[in-house]
Amino acid sequence: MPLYRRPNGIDLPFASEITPQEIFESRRSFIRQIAVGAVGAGSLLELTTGDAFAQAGSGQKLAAKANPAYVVMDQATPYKDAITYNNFYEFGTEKSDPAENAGSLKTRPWTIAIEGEVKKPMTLDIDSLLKLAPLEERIYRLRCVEGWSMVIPWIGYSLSELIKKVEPTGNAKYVEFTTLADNRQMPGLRSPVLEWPYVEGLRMDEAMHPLALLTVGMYGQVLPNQSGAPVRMVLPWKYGFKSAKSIVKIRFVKDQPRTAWNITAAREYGFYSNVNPDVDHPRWSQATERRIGEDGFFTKKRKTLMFNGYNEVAPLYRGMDLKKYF
Ligand SMILES: Nc1nc2c(c(=O)[nH]1)N[C@H]1C(S)=C(S)[C@@H](COP(=O)(O)O)O[C@H]1N2
Ligand SMILES: [Mo]
Repeated sequence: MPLYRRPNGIDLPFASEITPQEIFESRRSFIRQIAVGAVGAGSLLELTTGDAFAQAGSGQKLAAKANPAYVVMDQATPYKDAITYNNFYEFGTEKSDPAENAGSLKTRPWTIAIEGEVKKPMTLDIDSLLKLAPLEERIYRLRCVEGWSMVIPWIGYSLSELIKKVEPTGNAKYVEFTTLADNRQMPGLRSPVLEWPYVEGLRMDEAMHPLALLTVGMYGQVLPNQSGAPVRMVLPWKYGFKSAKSIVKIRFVKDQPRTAWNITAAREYGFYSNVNPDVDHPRWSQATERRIGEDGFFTKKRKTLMFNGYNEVAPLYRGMDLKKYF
């Protein structure tokens, strides 16, 4: 029972249209499905579903006005899929780990430091951040480098709104995002799978592009912990790992930042990481993708689109060899 069904992309709902009842219904059907699929799993089963919905359930409603400029034709991913199939390595490397383990993340109080090459550095608490610009609902595709994708109604505003407030200096050529790394809250940090904290970055013009969404909610609620609460980036034309979750610092810098996945495997994960069906990952093709929520044995894979279909970003990369700057 998907919460959002918009085959034509024209009927634009407001976030407030999602009622607690629908969330409740979705929870019930999810538990039913799990129960059918995992008879006998007993207490483990209870833990899993309980935790996943503890995050989601604690999420208060968040009002936002749908922005008709940012809508895709594709049907949105069912909410239950979006919050139980996640990459958030700070909580473990299995897709189900974030939903199971992110309950320990404390998202209030939370501050985000904006610093570096700016005239007005500032430290904002999450409430000030929420009020910095009008919240919009935007429905974006998000394509993971692993070959799956989702369509999610996010809530936030363009990162450019925040950037304008801090007034970057002429030396600000890149933006670096640092995310929380706290051993007490994040069991995944025990694993050396990545260098912690998880750091990501953008070139300044990419960061200023209106598509770059500073994100605080999804499906009409504040972000569930496993989805990157209380604040994350969403960069729909780039592979998902560029969209850093649970950000604590945004730093404006002169030189290209070192980024988590690039440090780990530079040959596989470039700094740009724009979605590009013509540039394969060294170990797999990037030509097609599996849409989470619609996968079944007979479901055909979807063709991956250049820039994930967001052609308006093409001018940012004019003249660049995208095979070299992958
Ligand atoms: N801090 C942090 N941010 C992260 C990750 C992570 O492991 N840690 N994983 C990334 C990857 S690989 C993807 S595909 C997206 C997944 O976002 P989602 O769970 O909302 O779909 O988050 C990205 N942001
Ligand atoms: Mo990803």
